[in-house]
Amino acid sequence: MIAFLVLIGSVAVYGQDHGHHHNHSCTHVNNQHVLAKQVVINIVADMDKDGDGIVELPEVNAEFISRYDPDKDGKVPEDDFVKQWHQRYHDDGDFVGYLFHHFDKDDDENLTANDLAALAKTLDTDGNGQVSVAEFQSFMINLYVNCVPSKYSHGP
Ligand SMILES: [Ca+2]
Ligand SMILES: [Ca+2]
Ligand SMILES: [Ca+2]
Ligand SMILES: [Ca+2]
Repeated sequence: MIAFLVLIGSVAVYGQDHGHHHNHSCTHVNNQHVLAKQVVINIVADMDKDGDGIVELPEVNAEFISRYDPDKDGKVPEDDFVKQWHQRYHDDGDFVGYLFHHFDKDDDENLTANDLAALAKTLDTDGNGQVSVAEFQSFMINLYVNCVPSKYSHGP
């Protein structure tokens, strides 16, 4: 009986994730209790595919298209992003929505190659034209741990 009620509860929560209204919370919640630092390590491993310590734009573009853009139109809307990111890293949907708005640099509600190129510039803090794993990691840790407010987070 208790298991049945828990199941009903999780279906209700799952349903909310797929509505048109998304909540955003910068507090990291992971549904499998993976710690923020470990999630960031997993993300870095996915992005720096060849493991050379540099997160190259073509690597990130390839990862985005293969994992987040099933219809291959070059656009990743929030729903697709939240669903795939959650499946991959088990972060809670509200938190992934917060990430999405940090990544959507031009605010058109889709992640595209333009956003990734703009992000690469932001992340290259030493300005050497490359995003190192260290630069990438410190950006992600900032989002995951320091709860940088999203431009979309309103209210308390
Ligand atoms: Ca690389
Ligand atoms: Ca798409
Ligand atoms: Ca965009
Ligand atoms: Ca750099």
